[in-house]
Amino acid sequence: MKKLNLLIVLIVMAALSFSCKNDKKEELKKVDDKKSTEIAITDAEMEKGAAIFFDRCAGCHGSSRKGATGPSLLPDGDGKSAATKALGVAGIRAFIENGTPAGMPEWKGILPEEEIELMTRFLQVEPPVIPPYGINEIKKSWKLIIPVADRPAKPEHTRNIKNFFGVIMRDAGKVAIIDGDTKEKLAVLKTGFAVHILRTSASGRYIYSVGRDGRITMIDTYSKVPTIVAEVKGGFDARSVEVSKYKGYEDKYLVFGGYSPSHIAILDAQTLEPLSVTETKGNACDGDKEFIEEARVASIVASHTDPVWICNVKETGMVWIVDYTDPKNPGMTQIPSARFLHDGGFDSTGHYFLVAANASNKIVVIDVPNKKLVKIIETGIKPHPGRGTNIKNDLGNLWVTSHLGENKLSLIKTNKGEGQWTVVKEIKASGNGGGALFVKSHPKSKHLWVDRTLNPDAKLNSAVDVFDTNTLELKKTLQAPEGVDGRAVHFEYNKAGNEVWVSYFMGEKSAIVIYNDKTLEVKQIIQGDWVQNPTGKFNVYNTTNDVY
Ligand code: DHE
Repeated sequence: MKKLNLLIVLIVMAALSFSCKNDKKEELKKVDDKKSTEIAITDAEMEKGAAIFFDRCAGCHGSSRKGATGPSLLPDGDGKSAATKALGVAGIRAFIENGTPAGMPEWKGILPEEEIELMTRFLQVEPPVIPPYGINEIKKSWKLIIPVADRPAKPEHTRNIKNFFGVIMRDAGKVAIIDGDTKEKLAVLKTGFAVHILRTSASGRYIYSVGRDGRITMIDTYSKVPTIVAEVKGGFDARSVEVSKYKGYEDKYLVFGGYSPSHIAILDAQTLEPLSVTETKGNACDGDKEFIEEARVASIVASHTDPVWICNVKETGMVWIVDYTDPKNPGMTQIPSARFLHDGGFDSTGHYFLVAANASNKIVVIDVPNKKLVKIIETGIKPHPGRGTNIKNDLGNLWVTSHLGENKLSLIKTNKGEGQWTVVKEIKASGNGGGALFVKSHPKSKHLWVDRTLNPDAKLNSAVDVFDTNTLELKKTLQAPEGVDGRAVHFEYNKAGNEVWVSYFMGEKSAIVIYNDKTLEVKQIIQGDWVQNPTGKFNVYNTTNDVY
């Protein structure tokens, strides 16, 4: 599987011309480290190193290796982080193999030895130059596969589209569409490399995916079998996409958030024709207002109360409220908040948006209609909520985040009254350590689910914890069922709010396990050769209406 991944990455990288053209002039690139040891790297190794870096490292160290949540990795340093040439082969190897207490994972045992060895050299030479990619390049990549006029005017089937699930098969570069009523697989569609998230159009008709290769794929659920109707590449690297949801703008526009290049692209949501691109580089929100070139767009949500998207620019810590009423000249309001904005979601009213500034250990609260910062709340080490989840009990209406860096769930009161916008309760999952990525509940449920995907203990990362939302006591730890292995990740409820779907990936026996939310018994296990490392799952109704 790892080899397959690498192959896919290499193909993608070749297509991106991600390699440094200047380097190609020489067959061998020679670099001297401080100890004057000569290091040689071939063009082929540069390409392979770039592919490994893009797949494994760019998420934290930035596509241009200039640093992001992780430090920069430049041969001569950048004044803040060590020069990789000074670290030398042994120093770089020590970091790769052992990780760091700051959160870098240990790659020994995950990356094969020859890849570790290659990275110790690759990281000592100048990074490959990232070619420009703006609206013209996006336009060139645009493929309208089925024009609007040739699509069905109404569904060609009688299935309940609102209970369809889009499920990401990350390593296969595919998205499966599953009928949530019958649990039948309706289609497994080739999308992009390592699809990250899915979003549904405001009508629920279309499902859009975005991959780490920046490709957006548009799937029509009205056709007899769900079908890809358009594709476009919004950038080289991305994590998010969202649609216009405000009344009168349903299914009209789509926004793409670029990690590389760092930009916001607006597209026609019916065809994926690009309409405008706005770069997000700019001054950081705090301190000396450092100018940041690689200011990546992390989470994006669409307001239901206004014609705006909330786009979170990670490195600058600026929350951009993007008014899409004139999509070729979008209105942009930037709200300074806290650095390293990552993932977040709405409170139960949809009026406030809460986002993790993960490496700052904070949650930022934004009043969306009034385009204002409400509060910055210290929670714990590396909050990671996904979109978070909303529960209600005697303490009030609570929005919940898990943490990557410690074993803690923070419950923030969102309704008016004493304690609003403070952590009114903290609870612990089972065992020790962090590693939680996602939490989930449902307005009709009395359960709060949490995973521990990145905890190093296999017993914890393969299990999920379920809490009672009233007592906040841990009710049950659910181990991977017989015949299923790997790490448990991400939850999604069905439309009725009585089933929870959990993915198992990174093991030998991938699966989607469906639990009865009331009894916490396994209801069904979806497996098969098409179920390959499933990650995110998105129910059409819940995603369209932000039910979480
Ligand atoms: Fe994610 C959401 C970025 C690693 C699975 N991930 C997000 C979002 C961002 C993000 C910005 C919010 C999107 C939104 O709501 O608009 N994720 C990143 C990274 O930069 C990071 C740390 C490293 C990387 O290189 O990608 C990363 N993410 C992972 C994983 O390792 C996961 C578990 C599997 C994978 O795809 O590689 C993973 N991320 C997810 C999922 C969501 C997500 C399933 C959607 C959660 C939701 O319910 O909305």
